[in-house]
Amino acid sequence: MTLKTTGKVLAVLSLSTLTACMSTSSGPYLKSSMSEGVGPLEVRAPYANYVNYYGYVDASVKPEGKYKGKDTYYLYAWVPAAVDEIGISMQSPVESKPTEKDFVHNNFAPGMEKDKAKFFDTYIVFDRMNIIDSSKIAQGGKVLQPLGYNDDTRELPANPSGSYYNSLLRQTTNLSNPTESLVRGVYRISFTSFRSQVEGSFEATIGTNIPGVKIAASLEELHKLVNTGNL
Ligand SMILES: [Ca+2]
Repeated sequence: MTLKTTGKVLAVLSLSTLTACMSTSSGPYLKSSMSEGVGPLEVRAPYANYVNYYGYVDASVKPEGKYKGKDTYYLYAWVPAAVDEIGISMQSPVESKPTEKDFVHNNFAPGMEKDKAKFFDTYIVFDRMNIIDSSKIAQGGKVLQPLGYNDDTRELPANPSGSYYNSLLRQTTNLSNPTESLVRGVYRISFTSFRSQVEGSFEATIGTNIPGVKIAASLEELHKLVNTGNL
């Protein structure tokens, strides 16, 4: 009887330890291509660092380009050192409130999160630009290589209509191919939608294993963030 009870207590203890471990390893939806844990507990490992950008697109935000004929908007990221991998996700509408360390567009206001009426089906494209000198960000540049794109992922929550239309991609460096190596420099995230108009709140997240990545909606803003520390 005593032994049985002890057994039960142990089972409950190990279950709660397991639950604790699993909740610790959740965190951001965007995970790296590396895995942690063993066997059935194996899960994708998080990145060491995350940066978030909160924005809201309405008629006052003009598209900056076209991607396959669709109006497209840009975000720019400064990556201050070579990285092994970059993960990018975008979801709409925004789920949570921005914190102090997040980058927030002027159009984004508290209360826009979880808006069931205004959101869009995200599609992201990730390009490397030819800007590697941080002092020359404001001078502009051009896209050097397209690195990847994604339309839909099941790794992010479904949108309010229940569809898994949010986007996530992971790009790993290839040191033997200079065009695919993730060097220090400026990268561009283009976003558009192929199933709807781009209207509503969005949250873009970049995960890397280095600190100091910054995101802005223009190269001028990125220049200020990187070179003066504020906008
Ligand atoms: Ca999508």
